[in-house]
Formats: sequence, C-alpha cells, structure tokens
Amino acid sequence: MKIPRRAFVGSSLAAIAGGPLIGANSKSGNSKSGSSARREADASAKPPLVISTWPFGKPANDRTLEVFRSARSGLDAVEQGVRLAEADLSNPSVGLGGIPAAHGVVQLDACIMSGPGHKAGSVAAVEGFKHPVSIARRVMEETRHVMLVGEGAQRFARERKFEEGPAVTPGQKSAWENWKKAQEAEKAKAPNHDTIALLLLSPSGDIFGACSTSGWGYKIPGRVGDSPIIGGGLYVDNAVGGAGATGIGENVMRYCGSFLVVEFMRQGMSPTEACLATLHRIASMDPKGYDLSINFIALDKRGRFGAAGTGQGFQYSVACDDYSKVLQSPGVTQKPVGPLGGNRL
Ligand code: SD4
Repeated sequence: MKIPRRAFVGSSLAAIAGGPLIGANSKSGNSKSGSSARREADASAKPPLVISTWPFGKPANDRTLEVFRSARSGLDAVEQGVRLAEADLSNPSVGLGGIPAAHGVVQLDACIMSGPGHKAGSVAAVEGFKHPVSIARRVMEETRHVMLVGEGAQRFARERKFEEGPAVTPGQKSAWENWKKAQEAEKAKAPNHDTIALLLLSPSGDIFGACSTSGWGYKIPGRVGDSPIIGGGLYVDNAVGGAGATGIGENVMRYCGSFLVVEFMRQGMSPTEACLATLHRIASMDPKGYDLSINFIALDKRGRFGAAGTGQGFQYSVACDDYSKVLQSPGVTQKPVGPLGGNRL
C-alpha cells in the first residue's frame, strides 16, 4: 500500500498540544509545520458518525452505520462493524487471519465500551474463536466482570457456543514456519501489525467503541497489548468523547493513552489536538522520545473528529450520512509509520 505524502503538524497546533500543560519535548523526532493539521483538527460531521483506525476501517464504518440505521443500537452497530474486520481472513492484524504468536497460534484481544452506563467488556489472549469482540460484549452484559483472559475466556465462549475457527490460517502458518527458521538463524524480523479501534457517536449524543486485534506478530504467547485494556487501546466517556489507539501497545498502555486523549478533550482540546497532546506527553516521558510507532483516533460529543501519529502515514476512516472516506492524520515526526503499523522497536 502506498502512503501519500502529507503535510506535517502545524506548529501552532503543536504548540497548543505541547504547551506547558503537557510539557512536550522533542527527544528523537523533529516536529515540522504545515497547514493540513488545522483543517483536520476542525473537521466535524453530523451524527451518526463513525471513525476507525486504518483504511480497513472503512468497510467496518459502513457496516456500523448500516446496523445503526436499522437497529438504532450503538452497541450492535460497533460490534457488527468490528466483526466485519474480524471475519476478513485476509487481514493479518484482526481476527483469525491474524499473525500468530510465537507458538504458531493466533491469540486475539478485543474490548467494547458503552458510553451510556460507562460499561465495558474485554477479552485477551483468546485462541480459536472468530469474534472476540462479541465475547467481550457478553462479558460486559452477562457477568459482573470486565475482563476474561486465555483459557477462562475460551471456556466462557465455548459455553455460549461462540463460533470457533482455525488456530491459524494456512497462509499465516507457512509465514510463521519461515519466521521460525529465520529465527533459528537469528535473522527473523518482526512483522507489521495493526488494530481496528472504532468509535460511534449517535444523534442523541451517546458514544460507543470497540477494538479488536491479533496483536504483535510472533509475540510471546500470553502477551497482551493495549487493545483490550480499557483506557489503553480504547476509552469512551459519554460526557466528553471517545478515543482509540493502534501501534505498539506497550507504548500506549503504560500511559493510559486513550484515557489521556479523552481527558485532554475534557480540558477543551479538539480531538486532533488531544491526540497530539497525548503523543507529546508520552514522548516527554518515554526514554524512546517520539520513536514509539503509536497512533490515536478521537471524536467528541460535538461531532468533531481527528487523529494523529508519531510518524507520517497513519490513515483513519470516517463515515457519516454524507460520506465515507479515508483520511491522513498529522504525524509528529518525519519518520514514516509502516502501512501496517510500523512495528519498529
Ligand atoms: C497491540 N496495538 O497489540 C496493538 C497492535 C497494533 O499496529 O495496533 N499494531 O499492541
């Protein structure tokens, strides 16, 4: 996939985002200026409005809107949107078509959140089930817990007759075998990986979110990233807005990244400003500076939406009654983000 060039973050915007409030600095990336970031920061649309990570979020957004229009249920809509991405076995980042963990089996992480009632459900390291986002929803609706992991989550799903699937697809299995061989020869490279994080604002002002991923390719079995962590890879506050993350989860979850984006919106920032402010905050604390490979999307209660990444090239998808499209986000540094998430440590 070719990532078009785009303008850099407006310096005035970076100044807003990285001002005294957040103590931004520039350890390893140089912020550049341009004008498109301001335009992105001001973008808004009439709800129902859906925003999600990456171009593969576009069909998921369309599905979300379609379900919302017919069912009028925000939870059904975000669940079904994310299920569409999970069902696509050609997607190496979401669902059972994903890159497996180091033992050759795909382990899926997902969560769902409802602004009304501030409810959440989550599952992590789930093997052999096609739709972790739906399991997460049932955890939210049928238990007194928020999160189930591994064998416990699988037992919960099996008891409820969730659809099972292969441990790994044949294509991913042979790629994994090659990786194993290269690893023995100490030449293995970690593959790129991604996540779908998806947010919906309903016309009545309610916000819903869902997130799903197969996580970091060839991860240590049992590794859990940011995606199923409420406040890490996804967060919704019905009074303010919602945010979601993609990229190296370790660089998001240590900072409660999506929670922080929402908190910055609460303080008055626009969604893009809040995403940038979060990137600056994390970079100001992290020994790696901006070399983080992380990206955020956000929308607020007013129907404003935006996104930002540490590098150039993070794309996100937006859909409303008037259009459905893929947008470029501003990047803080000139370094490219890989089209599949830029897994660079
Ligand atoms: C994770 N954040 O498991 C996810 C994966 C991802 O681009 O989004 N990669 O760390």
